[in-house]
Amino acid sequence: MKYNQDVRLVSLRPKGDDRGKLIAIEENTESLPFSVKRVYYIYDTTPNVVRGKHAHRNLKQLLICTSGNCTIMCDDGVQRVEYTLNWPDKGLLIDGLIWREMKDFSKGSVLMVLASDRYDESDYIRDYGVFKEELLK
Ligand code: T46
Repeated sequence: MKYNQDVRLVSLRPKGDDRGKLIAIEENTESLPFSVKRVYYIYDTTPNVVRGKHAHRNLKQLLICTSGNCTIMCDDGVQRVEYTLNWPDKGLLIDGLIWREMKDFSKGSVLMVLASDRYDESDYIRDYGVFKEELLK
């Protein structure tokens, strides 16, 4: 296939002491295997909304629910797997041509995303039929 396709849960190691916890994420490491060009976060989400519903051709992303919880459904064209992000030390790496939907956002949740590229609408596939066609290339 022309594109990468990989989804992986990663554990982020907190540095804890009696003051609380701190997580540091460095680029080009096992938990973040790319250089970060953009950070965005999703918050104040409308109840019961489903976001995403698209795939990316080349973008790599690390998703972390830094507060609250949400569910990420990932579809590689063969199977759909749901991942619950419910703690800041858990990340979901999504690389390439994966259809994704984000849902079940808890009240007050914040989904932070570290991305390998700047925003580029031409990298998006927002039509499921086109996504299936791209998988065959
Ligand atoms: C993804 C999931 C996890 C920008 O102007 N710059 C940006 O960096 C982003 C991400 C979005 N936008 C604009 C484009 C739309 O007008 O913000 C609006 C909402 O974006 P979108 O509908 O694509 O948001 P989601 O939550 O459906 O998807 C986002 C990311 O776009 C996507 O890359 O993988 O989160």
